[in-house]
Amino acid sequence: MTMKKKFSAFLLLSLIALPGRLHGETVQSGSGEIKIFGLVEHPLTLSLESLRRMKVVEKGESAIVCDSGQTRQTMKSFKGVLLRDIVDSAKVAMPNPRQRGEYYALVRSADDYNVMFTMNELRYGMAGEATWLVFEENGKPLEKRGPFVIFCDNDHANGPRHVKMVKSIEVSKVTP
Ligand SMILES: Nc1nc2c(c(=O)[nH]1)N[C@H]1C(S)=C(S)[C@@H](COP(=O)(O)O)O[C@H]1N2
Ligand SMILES: [Mo]
Repeated sequence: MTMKKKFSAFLLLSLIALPGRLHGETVQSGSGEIKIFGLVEHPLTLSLESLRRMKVVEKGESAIVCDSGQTRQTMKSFKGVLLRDIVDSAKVAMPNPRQRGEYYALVRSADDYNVMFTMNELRYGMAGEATWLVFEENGKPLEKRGPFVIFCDNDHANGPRHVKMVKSIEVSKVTP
C-alpha cells in the first residue's frame, strides 16, 4: 500500500469508528431529547427548552429508595413536568374509550431499564399526581443520570419506577 492509500484507509476507519466511540460515551447519560410517539395524535420531541415552556413545578426534598429499603440518593429540590401533562399534550389516540384500561406509556432509557405506567393510573390514580419528568435537581441540570429522569414521587419504594437517562416514551395498547 502506498502512503497515500494507507492514509485514506486510516481516515476511512476513523470515520467508521468515531460514531461507535461517541455512542459508547453517551451511554453514561441519556440523550438531550425525548421522543413521545406511538398511539398519539401529536408525536413530540421534547428538549430542555420545550419542557421549560410546559407546566413546570418545583418540589421539595425527595429520596430515591430502592426496593431493598436503601436510600440511593436524595434531592433537596427538583423541577419537572407531570408525565400526565406530557402524554396529554401528545394526545393519546383512543377511538374506543371502553378500551382505556388497555393503554400505557412505556418509558425507555439509554441502558434499557424500562418502566411502564398505565394510562388509567396516570389519569385516575395516585401516580398521576406524582409521576414527574425531572430535568433539574438542587437548582442544577441532572448530571450522570440525566438529563432526564422519570419517577413516581409517591411510590413507597420509588427506586424501581425511577428511570434514569430517559430516551423515549411510547404510548401503546396491549395486544388483544
Ligand atoms: N436507566 C436506569 N434507571 C434505573 C436503574 C438502572 O439500572 N438504569 N436502576 C433502578 C434502581 S434498581 C434504583 S434503586 C434507582 C436508583 O438507582 P441508582 O442508585 O443506581 O441511581 O434507579 C432505578 N433506575
Ligand atoms: Mo434498586
